[in-house]
Amino acid sequence: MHQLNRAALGALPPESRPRVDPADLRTRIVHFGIGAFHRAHQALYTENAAAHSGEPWGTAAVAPRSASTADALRAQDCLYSLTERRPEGGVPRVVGALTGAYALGRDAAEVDALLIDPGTTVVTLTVTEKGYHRSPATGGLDTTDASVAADLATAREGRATTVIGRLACGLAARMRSGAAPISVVSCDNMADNGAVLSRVVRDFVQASDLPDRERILTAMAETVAFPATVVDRIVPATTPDDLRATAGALGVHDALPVTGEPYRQWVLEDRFTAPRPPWERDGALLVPDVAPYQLTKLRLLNGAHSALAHLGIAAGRTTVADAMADGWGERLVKALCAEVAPTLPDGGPDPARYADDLVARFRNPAMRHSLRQIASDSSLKITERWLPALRLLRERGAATPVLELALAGWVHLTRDQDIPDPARAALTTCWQTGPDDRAVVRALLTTVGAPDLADDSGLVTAVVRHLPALRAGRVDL
Ligand code: CS2
Repeated sequence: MHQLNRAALGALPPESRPRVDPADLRTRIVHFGIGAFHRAHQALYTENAAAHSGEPWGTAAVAPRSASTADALRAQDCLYSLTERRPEGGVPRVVGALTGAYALGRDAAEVDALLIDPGTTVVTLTVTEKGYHRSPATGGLDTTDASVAADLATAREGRATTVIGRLACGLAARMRSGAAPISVVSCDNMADNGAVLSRVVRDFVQASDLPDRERILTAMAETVAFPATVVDRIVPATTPDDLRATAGALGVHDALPVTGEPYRQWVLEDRFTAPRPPWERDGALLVPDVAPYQLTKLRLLNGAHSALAHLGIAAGRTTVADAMADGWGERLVKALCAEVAPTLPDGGPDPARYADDLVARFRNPAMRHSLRQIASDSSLKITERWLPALRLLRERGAATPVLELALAGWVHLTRDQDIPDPARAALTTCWQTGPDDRAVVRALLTTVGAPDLADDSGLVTAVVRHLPALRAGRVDL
């Protein structure tokens, strides 16, 4: 079977061809994080925006760690296919949005050149929570992190290996060479993600050995915008079955297909300092304040996902749809949304309707979204999804039974060494605190930057009370 590439496009069924001719596009966006989510979300909005407007917006995607995805993309002229998983089936369509694929370390010179190029006016990122290297105590850049410290010490030589280091050094070089305005857009699931990104980039410049750092920070304040955004689309990791099904439907081999639910949404804070694709032509919302949308999505969708993941794994389930098929799954989603809704600011979607939509999205039988994928990196996810709402509710004296159960699910799963987590070693150490579950729960909460919740003895008691049932594989809701 031939491989997907530009030469193969003409033979594809018309509904599977890109909406743009990739040869017409120019690189105007640099994206860090080449994973399935970007390919199923922002890349699609950009391709559609280019198709609607005739403007040649192309994206150069940068893989933060391994070069293999970048190389696999290059081998197929940066083309890949997306299949929308509808209960009645889905047809893969090739997306032509990408104009280049690079590996951060190996292709540093090319990435820097793109960041300096005045023709590049947008940078986007999907690097997950851990890509920001935040200190749990301050929320700013964790300068004690080994990879960050190494980048800081070599910033002058331009050898950064972290995304934040590379971005900060690239922006610094851009400021020195005329400071053409640019917007840098975090597309990761964090509250106030624009401010978070701005802070860690500025912290990097400030703590670096760059001799002109004060001048760079001043120029950045004038010309670099960090709009906040909310991205939404459920995109399970690609499986060998997806590869086979895509090849069967396209008649060519695509090494990097992605699948996603039909639903997608993108809400962006309307404060760009430089030209951007007209994403609103493809349904994106440009609003003055994304916070109501962001907190609704984080606390309801992502919060429910994490709760389903931890409790579902305890109950022996594999996917979100499996957990939803259990009696407690739907009850959990609705009860969590109802518990957390009073913490949401006005101006966002209606929480009850949002919860109903979530139930339908999570039940989609065409999706196989692994609970273990969602449970990965939870020490960083729950601090965005559960803990701020939990704090607010407990401060108000409100009952928090669903968040307590979810937290017990997390505590239970922190023993599982096979779930990836940047805090894995610290979490494991918490279990050596002793046979006393209360002490373990307190240590775990402290590790994720919540010593205040560790001191809440009512909360700790409630969490501990759920552990025996979870150990027996039962979710009591
Ligand atoms: C999920 C998200 O893996 C996870 O943690 O909760 O990736 C979720 O599917 C997306 O944010 C949906 O927009």
